[in-house]
Amino acid sequence: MTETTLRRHLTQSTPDPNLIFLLEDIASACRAIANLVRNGAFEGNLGSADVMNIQGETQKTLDILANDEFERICSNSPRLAALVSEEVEAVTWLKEPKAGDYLLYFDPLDGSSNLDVNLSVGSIFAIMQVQTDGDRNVLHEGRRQVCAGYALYGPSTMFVLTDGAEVTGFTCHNGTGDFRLTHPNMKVPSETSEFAINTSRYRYWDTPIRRYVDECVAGKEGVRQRPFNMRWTASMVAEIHRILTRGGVFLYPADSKNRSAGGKLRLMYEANPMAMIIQQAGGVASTGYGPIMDIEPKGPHQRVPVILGSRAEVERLIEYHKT
Ligand code: AHM
Ligand code: MG
Repeated sequence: MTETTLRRHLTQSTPDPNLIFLLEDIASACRAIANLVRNGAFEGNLGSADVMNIQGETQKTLDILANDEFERICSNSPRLAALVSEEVEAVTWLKEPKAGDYLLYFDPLDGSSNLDVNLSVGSIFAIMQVQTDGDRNVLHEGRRQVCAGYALYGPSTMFVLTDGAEVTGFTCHNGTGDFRLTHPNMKVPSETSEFAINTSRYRYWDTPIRRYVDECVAGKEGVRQRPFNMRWTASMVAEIHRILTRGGVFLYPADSKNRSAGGKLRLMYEANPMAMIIQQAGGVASTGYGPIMDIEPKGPHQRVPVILGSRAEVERLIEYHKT
């Protein structure tokens, strides 16, 4: 059987060679980050770098190294105009923007609190395009994403990508280092009995979120009349990958503790790309009050409430937000 590598897939599915170069560069950065993560303990890279990022969070050494890999490898892409990274406050301009150039938004290492305990982490990215020569605005709504994806550094390293048509999953072969097509046309099952939320924040939640979780927890004896399961990995990438594989709903809502910041997760390089992936796979992505990808960003590091996953559950949550 002929293996379909990421390169072969991109050659067949992506008309613009410059977008292929960029996606291959992103995949190379993710492969390099997978090695950094795997060898972190040998190289003294686990633990904190004792530096605050612009989110006011203490950066891990690997957060910084992962950001360096994205910058080092992707900066060579001929039509990449700018980088927007979770770890860098300002937009990094690589060239004078021309119509058709690409803008890359990324979280180089998502879920980095999992590093010290050897659990899954990932990288997330989104790509948009400059529409007119000289336009230095990078604050576009998620509908304008041309591609989005993530790498999952778990028991195996995976690269999952959507170009606005299908969602396709590749697994890194441990011998050759190739990303090989293993998960064609990924779909989120529409019905599910699994939810993911950090329940330690229960006391801060708004009524619609409490109602939804209370009803799930009530199981067979409650209004849902069936048992629900709960998972929380503290890595959005791992969470979304599970939902793409067996369904479920992921929630990081705004609550009374984080509302002044807008929520927890960042719009441009966490919520928007995951929203695009989930919607292309048949799921729904909402703040509870409207589609995530309709939000007009006010800043590159803006935070938003996030509810995404199986259609029936997210639609139920949207209904609960109307009352
Ligand atoms: P990070 O990008 O700083 O790692 O933060 C994002 C992560 C998500 O992966 C995850 O869903 C969430 O933060 C976990 O938050 P909590 O610490 O409340 O469990
Ligand atoms: Mg993150």
